[in-house]
Amino acid sequence: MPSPVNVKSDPSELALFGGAPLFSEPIHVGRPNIGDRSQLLARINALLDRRWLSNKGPFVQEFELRVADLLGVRHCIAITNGTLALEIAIRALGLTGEVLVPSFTFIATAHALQWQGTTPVFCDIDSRTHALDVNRLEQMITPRTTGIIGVHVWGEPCAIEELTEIARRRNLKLMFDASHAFGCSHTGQMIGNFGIAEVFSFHATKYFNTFEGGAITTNDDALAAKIRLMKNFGFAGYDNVIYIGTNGKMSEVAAAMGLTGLESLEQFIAAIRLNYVRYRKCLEDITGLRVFPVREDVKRNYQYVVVEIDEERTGISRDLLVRLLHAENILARRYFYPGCHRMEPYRSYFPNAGLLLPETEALCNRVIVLPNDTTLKIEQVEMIGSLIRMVVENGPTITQRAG
Ligand code: T4K
Repeated sequence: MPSPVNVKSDPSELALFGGAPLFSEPIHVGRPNIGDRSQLLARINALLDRRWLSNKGPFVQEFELRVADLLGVRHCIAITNGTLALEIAIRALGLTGEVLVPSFTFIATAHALQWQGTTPVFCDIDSRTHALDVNRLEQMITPRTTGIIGVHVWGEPCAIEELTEIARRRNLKLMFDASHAFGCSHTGQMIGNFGIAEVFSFHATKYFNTFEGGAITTNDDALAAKIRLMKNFGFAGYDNVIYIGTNGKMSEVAAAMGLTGLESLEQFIAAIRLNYVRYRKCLEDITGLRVFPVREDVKRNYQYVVVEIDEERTGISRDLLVRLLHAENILARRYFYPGCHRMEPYRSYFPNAGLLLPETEALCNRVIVLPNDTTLKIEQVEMIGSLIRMVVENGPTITQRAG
C-alpha cells in the first residue's frame, strides 16, 4: 500500500459541504491520449499536399494493414465510427429477427441492431465479469433468434468459448462488440479474431483513438469483401453499384491520427497501466468497494478503472459518491447506467425487461468509472484514491449530512 495522501481528512472539508474543490480544473473520464504531435502534423500536411482526404486513401490503407498486422487477423476494414461499424457488421452477417445482447453496454450496441430493424433481446450478465451470463443465454433463444453479440466490457474478453459453443449448437451467428478491447488478448490470440467478426471503436474517449473511428475485423475473406462494398455505397468499380451500401469510410485525417497513435500504443498502455495499478492499491482494501480486476498475465489495455460500491456495506450510495466526486472536479461516470433496457425505445418496447435482468439492474446502481489517461499523474490518482477512501470510510456520516 502506498502511504495515503492526506488530501481531505474530514467530511466537512468536502466541496459539497463548502470546502474548495480538490482539483481546480475538471478531470474527465475519456480524456483523449495523443501521440507524437509533430508526426501527426507532418501526416496532416502530407495529406493536404496530396489533396487526398478520404475514399481509400493511402493513410487508411496503411492503417488497416497495421491494425490487421497488430491483431494477427486477415482483414481490418476501417470505418467512420464504432456504431456504424456495428451496423455494417450486423447487416453483413445477415442478423435479422432477434439478436441476444447484454443490456449492460453502451447504448450503441443495442441501437445498431434496432437501426437495422433487428430486435435486441437483452440477456443478463454475470455480476463478476460484467459480461453476458452464458447460463441464462439459452433460455432467451426463440425461433426468431439469429445471432449473439458478445461485448468485451472494459476490455475483458467475454465468455468466448461458451458463446461459440452455444452459437454452433443453436445455429446462430456470433459477433463481438470489441469497442473496449483493442490491444487485448485471449488464449494467446488478439481480440479481433473471434466470432465471425469483431468491431472496434476508436472514438476520442478510447485509449487509442482516431478522433472518431472504428473498424471491423474478420478472418472471413468473403465477409470482408462484402463489408468493403457496404461501407462504400456498394460500388464495385466506377459507375457500378452492385449492393445496397452506406458511407462508412474512415477519413485520411482520422487514419493519420490512428497511425500516429499506433506508434505510441505501448506508451499509452504503460502509462495508464501504472495509473490503474495505483488506483487498485489505493482502493482494494476498502470494505464495500470492488475494483474491477484487470489481468496482468495477458494483454490488456487498462483504460477503464471501474469500481463497484456496495451501499449496504459502506453506508453511502453510488450516486452520492459520484456527486461528491463531481463537486471535487473529478468527473467520474456511471457507465452503463441505467442499462439499455431502461432507455428509449427499449424501455417502451419491453417495460418489464428488468425482471429478467436482476444482475444488470444491481450493477447499474453500483458502478463508477474513474478517470484514466496519459495526462493523469500518479499523485492525482493517489489524491482521488485518498478522497474516495475518506468518503467511503465516513459513509453513514456523509450520507446523513448530504440529506
Ligand atoms: N460499443 C461500446 C461498448 C462502446 O463503449 C461504444 C462507445 C460503442 C459501441 C460505439 O462506438 P463509437 O460509435 O462511439 O465509436 C462516450 C463515447 O462517446 C463513446 O464512444 C463510448 N463508447 C462511451 C463509453 O463513452 P458519452 O456519451 O459518455 O460521451 P461524452 O460526450 O459524455 O464524453 C465522455 C467523456 O469524455 C466526458 O467526460 C468528456 C470526455 N471527452 C470527450 C471527448 C469527445 C474529452 O475529454 N475529450 C473529448 O474529445 O460516450
